[in-house]
Amino acid sequence: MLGSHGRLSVITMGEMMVQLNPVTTGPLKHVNYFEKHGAGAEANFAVGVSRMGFRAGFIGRVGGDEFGAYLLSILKAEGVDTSRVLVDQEAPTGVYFVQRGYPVPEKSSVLYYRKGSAGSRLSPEDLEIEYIRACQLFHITGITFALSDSAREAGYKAVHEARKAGAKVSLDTNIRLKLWKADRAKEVLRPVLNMADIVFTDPDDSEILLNQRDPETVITSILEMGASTVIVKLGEEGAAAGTRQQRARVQAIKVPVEDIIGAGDAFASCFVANIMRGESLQRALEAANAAGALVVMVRGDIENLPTLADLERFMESRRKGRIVYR
Ligand code: KDG
Repeated sequence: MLGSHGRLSVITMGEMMVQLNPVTTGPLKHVNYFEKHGAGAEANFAVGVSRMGFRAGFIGRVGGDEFGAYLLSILKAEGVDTSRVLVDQEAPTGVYFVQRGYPVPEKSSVLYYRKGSAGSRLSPEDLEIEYIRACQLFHITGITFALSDSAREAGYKAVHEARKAGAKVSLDTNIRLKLWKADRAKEVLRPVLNMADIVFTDPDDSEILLNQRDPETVITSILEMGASTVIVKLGEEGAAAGTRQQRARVQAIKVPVEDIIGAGDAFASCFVANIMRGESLQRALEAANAAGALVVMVRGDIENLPTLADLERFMESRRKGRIVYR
């Protein structure tokens, strides 16, 4: 079991952004009111593990603007170490809009305004090697590798250094086809896949990376590449996980869906936190699944990330049959 005290247990690196989420569903051209939230896959993950009781740090850049100050204030309030978040005076904080429930009910899509953003200017020079070397687990997603040449190089460097220092590397493949083409994602992410200990993916990403969709085949292939734990998120079908010794499976939890964005980060952060607490593969998968369900019930990626106590209450209510939808 990895410890949860002392120095930072978990470090993540990526682009934190402002999410503008409509109060109403429907096409963005007809939406009038938006809510502001802090989001971004790796930042969500840092907040997720922090709520679960682990010391987390986030590496990235925000703009020297009001939105940058807003994002920093969120991380600080959540107890995430921001000492390696650079405030870039030359570029704005990235922003994205969410379109909810249209044209497909309960689904969301995103519209990015992040080209040339502060976060995308992340570079290998931003990394303080000693900082990365001191963590027990380094988490990154495919998004960071898609942001820019310098962000990609920073990603490779961080993963190398974390591994060299004996930290576990956790990768969520998170291929965003609005940021790059499938072939390029495959070329850039395959080497990272070879270096990761814990890999989160889904059938769409695994098809791009491995030409495989079947969860059991994907788990076996990624384990053969050197990972110790592989998790395949299956959306409405739940999730599957595997190590060399065991397999685990969960069904999706039916809850009222407000916005599905951020569920994957809730899932990944909760899974990792539970593995770090020494929980079994099956228990970690069930907890992750529950955290994902909690996050889809509200707008925003961070707000419903559970503490251990709240997660337990949610799971207990389910066991007692108090949460039943459809
Ligand atoms: O996982 C949720 C993220 O996708 C969202 O917050 C925005 O980081 C983001 C991205 O680049 O899509």
